[in-house]
Amino acid sequence: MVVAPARLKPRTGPHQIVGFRTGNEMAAISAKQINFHVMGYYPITPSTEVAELVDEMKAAGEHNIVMVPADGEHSAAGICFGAAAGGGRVFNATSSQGLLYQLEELPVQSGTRYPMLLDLATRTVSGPLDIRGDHSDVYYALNTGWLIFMARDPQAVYDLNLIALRVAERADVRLPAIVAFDGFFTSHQKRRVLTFAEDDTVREWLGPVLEPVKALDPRHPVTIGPYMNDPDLINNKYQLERAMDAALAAFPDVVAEYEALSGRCYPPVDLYRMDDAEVAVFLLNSAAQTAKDVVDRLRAEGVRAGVLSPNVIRPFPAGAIRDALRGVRAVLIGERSSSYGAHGATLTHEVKSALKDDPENRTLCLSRVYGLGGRDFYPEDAEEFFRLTLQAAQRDTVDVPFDYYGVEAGDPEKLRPLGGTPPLTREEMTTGLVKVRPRPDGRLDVEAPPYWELATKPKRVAPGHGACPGCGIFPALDQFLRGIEGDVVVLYQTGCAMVVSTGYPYSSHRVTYLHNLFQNGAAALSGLVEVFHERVRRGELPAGTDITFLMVTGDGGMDIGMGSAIGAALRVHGMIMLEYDNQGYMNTGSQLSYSTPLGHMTSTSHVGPAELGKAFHHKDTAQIMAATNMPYVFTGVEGYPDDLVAKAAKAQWYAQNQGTVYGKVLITCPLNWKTEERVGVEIVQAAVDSCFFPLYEVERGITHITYDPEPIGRRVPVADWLKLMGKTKHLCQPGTEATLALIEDEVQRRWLRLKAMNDHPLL
Ligand SMILES: Cc1ncc(C[n+]2csc(CCOP(=O)(O)OP(=O)(O)O)c2C)c(N)n1
Ligand code: SF4
Ligand SMILES: [Mg+2]
Repeated sequence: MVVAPARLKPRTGPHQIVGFRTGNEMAAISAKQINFHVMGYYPITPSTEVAELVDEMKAAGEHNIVMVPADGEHSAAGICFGAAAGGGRVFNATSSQGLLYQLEELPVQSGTRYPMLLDLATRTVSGPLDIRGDHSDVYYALNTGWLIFMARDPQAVYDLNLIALRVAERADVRLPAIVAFDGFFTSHQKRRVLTFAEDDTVREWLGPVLEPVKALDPRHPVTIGPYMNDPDLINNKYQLERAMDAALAAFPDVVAEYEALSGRCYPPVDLYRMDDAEVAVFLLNSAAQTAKDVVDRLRAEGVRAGVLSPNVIRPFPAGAIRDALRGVRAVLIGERSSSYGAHGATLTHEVKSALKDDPENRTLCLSRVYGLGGRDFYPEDAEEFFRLTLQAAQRDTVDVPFDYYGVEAGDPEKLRPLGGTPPLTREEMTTGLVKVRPRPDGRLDVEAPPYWELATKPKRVAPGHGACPGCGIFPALDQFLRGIEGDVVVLYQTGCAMVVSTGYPYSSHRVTYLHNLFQNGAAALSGLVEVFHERVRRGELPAGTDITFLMVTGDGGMDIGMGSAIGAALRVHGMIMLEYDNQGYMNTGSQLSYSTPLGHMTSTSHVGPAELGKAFHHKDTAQIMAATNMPYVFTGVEGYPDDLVAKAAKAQWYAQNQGTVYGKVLITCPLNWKTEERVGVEIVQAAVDSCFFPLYEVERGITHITYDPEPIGRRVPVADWLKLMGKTKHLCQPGTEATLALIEDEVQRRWLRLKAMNDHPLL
């Protein structure tokens, strides 16, 4: 390629250092240099690393950003709004579902005119779930009133973060800004980059934070976000529209200032060899870089080709695009998103409408949706795009104005059942080995054979899933399912258990399996339960059909999905919710969850001079769920199979006869607990014997401890458990006594309370 996307060598100006970094790293470095007041965040691939790196730098004492791990993106965006309303400089990073889950908050932020910065590592929107990169998420933000900048490489992520904030905070703009870069292509690929050597250079460039109408001045009380009907609301939106205009007008000046400072220039539209271009492609972000290489090749063959790629899409630089296409005979607008049924994705229509405003313009437009789900875009693909434009230019007509590019005919082979393990029969699964009987005192008696006898029952999850060696999820799940008779339908919330057991076209599940969004499994399963009973009642399903409905969730799923789970319990749907607690968000790379205990090290609760692991105590999910007054709540671990089987049998009976059941099962995660695979059972045993994770049940409101280590002399200090894991070893070192004491006190406080509840049926 002849011309670099942005000049990397500053001629003058402050000292810059050369690095080799990813887009996520550049996002984190810019955040650290800006020294935001607050970062409210929630992890989601591929943007998670941004918060992880900012937290790592925090632990090392490199900045003062207050890191607030939210319970979901909706809350993360709420945290950001509140912090911005307090006059803070605020940062967030997300992707895909994370953006959609907070979408509702975005117009609130822009409608109240509080600037902030949101970095978006773009990713395909579910469903089906796909973690790779396209632009379907950022397209949802187009109508939210946020400024949207497009960063095509890691350098642009850094630069546009600084530019975006300057534009966003201008007194005549005051709008929040998204900087969007391609998930994985940019978020994870390293490039040669420059960053300012001194943080002060960045802070001086931004200047002091804009003093907005803020919520922290009691002498000047203000009402933020009043109820507003017509005729005022339209005025509010009109002002927002004017702010967009102001941002577009200010952009060239801000960019010119930044060029003087850094040597790198970001005009509203990046034009590559467009001066005399006859054919062109319009592409966003990394794909545009690929197309530039192809332009050089075509130019060598005498084809006057060019690429245009906007650095900003909100406000949409219609004028610059119109000017750039003035002499172009055909342009192909390629988009990594669709607007189903609209005969072209959104920017296709915006480009077309920009051209329509020029009566002289004769450019032919082709629109192609490409690269969905992270499908790669190679030089050959750019070549094909140019071939289509050349064909249109030669014929002076467009044969197929809109189409998908890169769609393949399905493989008929895949339509045939793949074989593997056959479906389970009801007879196989109805063994009569486990019996449940109600007792006169209202509790249940369970009669079960020794655990080894239950081994004759086929497994409901087939071998061959992709869990890490030593992972406790499936052994624990298998033990639990052995206590359940008959047919089971499972719903998995997003998490390791889901990710490692399905991958189109394969599945490890021998029973019917359903996946819904990370946070909404309980709601979906309650719908399924209700339609099941109604269809049986209407005679649409055979009388006597019986199914046990089981939701499997991680501990993280019970942070973001807590509302949905509590809702299902309060509505008393007959189903079991089973949480496997591995004390963190493990499939996204071990970030803290609210079930992560105090002081534990995760990738968002680092250990360093300025931070000692997670800053607050673990969530007592079982007690929260018990407070819904559901008929049965229990805890369990893999190391006590008889206990877990008995609890499973009770869970099934209560789900079928009385309502919702909740179970929390502690399982080992050797990968992220940093332990050897073979010591998993020893660790959960120590968690139980230290009374960190007591085994108990709350049956129709009455608490019973089902295993008490104290009378049998097995109680061990909490440190005996913590020293077994790499993630907590630091808590057993000199200098961390205070944190260890806090953990011990909290464990003891909760244990004594549980014992009191065990001893007093009215508690
Ligand atoms: C709205 C939304 N936010 C974030 C994510 C990303 N995400 C998927 S699974 C997961 C963590 C799951 O943690 P947990 O439930 O504890 O299961 P584990 O991975 O530990 O098995 C996260 C953060 C998502 N899919 N959707
Ligand atoms: S990361 Fe942990 S929980 Fe996930 S599959 Fe691996 S061991 Fe199991
Ligand atoms: Mg987890």
